Amino acid sequence: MSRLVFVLNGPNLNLLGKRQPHIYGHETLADVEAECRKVAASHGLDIRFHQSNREYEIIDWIHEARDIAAGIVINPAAFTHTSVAILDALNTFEGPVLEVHISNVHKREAFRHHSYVSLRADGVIAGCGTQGYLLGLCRAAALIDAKLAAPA
Ligand code: DHK
Repeated sequence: MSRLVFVLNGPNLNLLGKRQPHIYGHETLADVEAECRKVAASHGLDIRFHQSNREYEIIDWIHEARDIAAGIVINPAAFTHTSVAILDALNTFEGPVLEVHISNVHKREAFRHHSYVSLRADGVIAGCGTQGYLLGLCRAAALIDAKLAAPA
């Protein structure tokens, strides 16, 4: 079984570091990717790291993950609260799915309190800043390891 994890990022996260830093922090997405690569390597995971402002591209990456990846860490950003299509795509994926939000969405506007993706996610991390991605990767590694160790 592969030890590849897709780390997927939704709309506006390309502006991380510049966009509302009081909410999302000063780190850029490139900084997050570099940290993810270090943590993934320490768990023996490979990662593919992607960001898109287009819903269909995220869906296409989830479809690609079905064939080659053992897990998905996803920050769907605003699509969290709107996208049945991303939920449907995640429901076709068999490995662990970890949902990450940089901010604590539950402390924010009511429309951010509902997540379609949570109906599929095996775990949800919110409000831990960009460290949430690293926590998501650690959890993905543990779930992948448990699956590999389970008797067939
Ligand atoms: C990022 C966004 O862009 C928002 O639309 C979500 C999420 C929250 C985050 O905290 O990472 O509501």
